[in-house]
Amino acid sequence: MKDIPQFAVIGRVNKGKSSIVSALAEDDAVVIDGSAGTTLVCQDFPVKVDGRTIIKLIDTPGFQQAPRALGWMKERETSAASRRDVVIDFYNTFKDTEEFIDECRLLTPILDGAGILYVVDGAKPFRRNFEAEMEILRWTGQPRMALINHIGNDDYTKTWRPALDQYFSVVRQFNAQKVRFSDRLELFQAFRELNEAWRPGVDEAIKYLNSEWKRRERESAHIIADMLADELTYHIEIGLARHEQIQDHRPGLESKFHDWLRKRERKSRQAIEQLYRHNSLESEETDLDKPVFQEDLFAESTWEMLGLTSKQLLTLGAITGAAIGGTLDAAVGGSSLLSGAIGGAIIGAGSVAYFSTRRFASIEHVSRFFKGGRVVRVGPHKNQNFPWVLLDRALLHYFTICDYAHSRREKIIINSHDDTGPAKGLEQGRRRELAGIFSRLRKNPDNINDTEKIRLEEILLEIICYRQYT
Ligand SMILES: Nc1nc2c(ncn2[C@@H]2O[C@H](COP(=O)(O)OP(=O)(O)OP(=O)(O)O)[C@@H](O)[C@H]2O)c(=O)[nH]1
Ligand SMILES: [Mg+2]
Repeated sequence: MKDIPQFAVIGRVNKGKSSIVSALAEDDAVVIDGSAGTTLVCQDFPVKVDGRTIIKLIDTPGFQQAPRALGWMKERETSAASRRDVVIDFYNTFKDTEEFIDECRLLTPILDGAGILYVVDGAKPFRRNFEAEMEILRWTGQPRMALINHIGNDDYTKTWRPALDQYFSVVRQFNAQKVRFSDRLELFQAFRELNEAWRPGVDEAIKYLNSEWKRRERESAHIIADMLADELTYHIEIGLARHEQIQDHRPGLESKFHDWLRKRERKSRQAIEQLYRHNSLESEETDLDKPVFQEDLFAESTWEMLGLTSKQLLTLGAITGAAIGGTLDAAVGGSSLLSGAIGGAIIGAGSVAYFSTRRFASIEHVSRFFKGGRVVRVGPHKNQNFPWVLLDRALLHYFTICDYAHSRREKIIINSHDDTGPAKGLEQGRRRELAGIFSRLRKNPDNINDTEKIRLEEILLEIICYRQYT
């Protein structure tokens, strides 16, 4: 353990120390709170990759009485060379007493060899009374870096900089609530500058982090591709006696179909959240719309927001040869499709295709007969926009989660009412290739083709890694 670089996160109470630990260690179990004095004892939080600790972070209680502590030390200091010993004296004198409890606790990991990450709140101006704690940290002689965090919108960085520069060899801006992978990596790179002896350990940690990130991206593409393939091919078979109509079972079937789609989507969401180590995330997202069968074709929905535009769908329909017009159901009929309030605004043959693409559910299909009845298949979901909406929802969720700082505790809202899903911005060739895969998967729901799924995974990986959309 001694070879693992260790950093104690130090600062005044309530300045975001625990938030920084939580974000860097990707640990959403770290206790963070708006009231001062939340962290009372030191606690280790390992940064782990594949079960192996690569860096150790130590959350500490905040300084409470730094000026008085420094006063005690100054009375005993004889020269710069004696300062670390004076801090050790201070620690030994008070560690088992009721005095300077927080100061002794936070000094424990530092005197044990940890590097110092000193956190200040850049949204409040620098004041002289911070000098005492910075001086104590300097006296310890440990390598140290300052992080300017902002708890609020004001920016007093200019007042902090000249002071911090005198006490810390590296000074960085750091937003504890907007920490992305690249920010973590940059910070770990800065750790290298603090102490020559830590370089090999930090370099190794950075190497592991990079490969872990790549692994997560690949795994995410796999999870999303699996989900898309399952959702696009899902179907139910139901046995109907000769006197029964599929309509008799409609409410039950609709719920079953919808529940399955929702659960499958939720399962992939959870897998992604776990992969990115969000274990207690509360999220809010508009539910996947209930598929409506047949005449409920014009049901209000979020579908027009996400996914592709009707024009893009039409283009793809022509390109992929998807029988859009052919999906018109006899029960509804072309004329009823074009009637109604919105019907009048639509012109030409394209309009039939447009409306038929809005249908959610597929139509019954007799798969076999048995004595006294028939087996009817419901699904797969035929709506042309369905795969694109699923894709958009999955990508919006993915991009939110992979960049979501573990220090944030509020419920996350994924906005699927927005019309800015990534699918519309995909390059046309890419869209066409995806449309082909979606269409082939749906045509063969009983036997998901592995080659299609692998290609889907590759495309998703490129979208995820390079955010290839406008
Ligand atoms: N807006 C914003 N709030 C933050 C940021 N960092 C911390 N906070 C909030 O500030 C409060 C204190 O954060 P903590 O991380 O618990 O601070 P601490 O320094 O560990 O506090 P103690 O353990 O009490 O000393 C919490 O309400 C955090 O949500 C930030 O970068 N931006
Ligand atoms: Mg804390």
